[in-house]
Amino acid sequence: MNIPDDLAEALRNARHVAVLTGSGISAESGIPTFREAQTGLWERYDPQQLATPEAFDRDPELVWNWYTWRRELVERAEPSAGHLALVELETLVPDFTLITQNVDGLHGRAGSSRVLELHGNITRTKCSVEGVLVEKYEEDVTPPVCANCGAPLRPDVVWFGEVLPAGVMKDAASAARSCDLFLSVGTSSLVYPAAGLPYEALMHGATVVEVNPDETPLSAEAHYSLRGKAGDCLLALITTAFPS
Ligand code: BV8
Repeated sequence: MNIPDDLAEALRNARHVAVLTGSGISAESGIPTFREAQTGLWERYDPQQLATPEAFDRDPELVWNWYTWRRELVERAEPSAGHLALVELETLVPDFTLITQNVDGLHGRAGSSRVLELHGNITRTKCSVEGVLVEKYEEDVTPPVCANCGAPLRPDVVWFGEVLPAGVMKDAASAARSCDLFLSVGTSSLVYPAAGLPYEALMHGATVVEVNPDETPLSAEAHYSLRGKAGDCLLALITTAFPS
């Protein structure tokens, strides 16, 4: 992977680096990306249709079982080279903000100290009515119910049509506006408001870099597009910018 000299210099001189990751960075951990065909039992379902309050209201058992399957995938997965490269990058730049659309918690497990989880975290469960997190629950019924009010429990993730956690999105937007280099890694750049963050960075004069084997709507606007896997590209970028 050839890293342009001026990109390496921009990273070396960056005061504040912001990174937005999508499911592509977890693909190398063996977790299917959000839009690629699902496997087995789930291949006939469209994630975009399942990750909605309407689907949960219509068939809470199906949606709960889908998240149980995904949670088990996540529990068996290990952070990828891309996750670990971002842990290293955080130590090499003065100010670093990691923003993720992923709900798999792998950045935290890799060792990233502060992760802005825009869409929640699949390993957390909450009451679907009270919104309170629930650590322990009986799985005698599917989905389990809240011991306090009897409502079905649900994963603590943001579904389509639901608003993002206000504080997290505010911090992410502020980082996009104040960073001088923005990396968009492993995302199809389709889902808003997350997908709007690199454009915020562009509007505020940051250098924007896309890391993705494929083109996305961001490609035409980004200053650089590294066409490859997150692990390979991030490692090449860091070792070129910060030769040990
Ligand atoms: C909102 C959590 C305000 C759940 C997710 C109509 C009604 C309501 C809302 C809307 C509407 N029309 C539009 C909207 C807004 C909507 C939206 O943006 N829709 C899109 C599809 C048009 N957004 C919302 O609803 C958001 N809320 O706007 O609230 C509101 C409220 C009411 C009414 C209006 C507005 C909430 C969005 C959050 C949804 N939840 N996840 C769960 O996971 O189950 S989003 C889900 O898709 C993922 O979490 C991820 O964040 C997101 C994007 O997926 P990606 O991560 O990009 O993954 P994808 O598979 O798409 O791409 C992977 C990429 O990786 C590919 O490009 C591939 O090439 C690349 N890749 C593959 N391998 C590698 C790699 N890259 C690097 N290395 C590799 N090895």
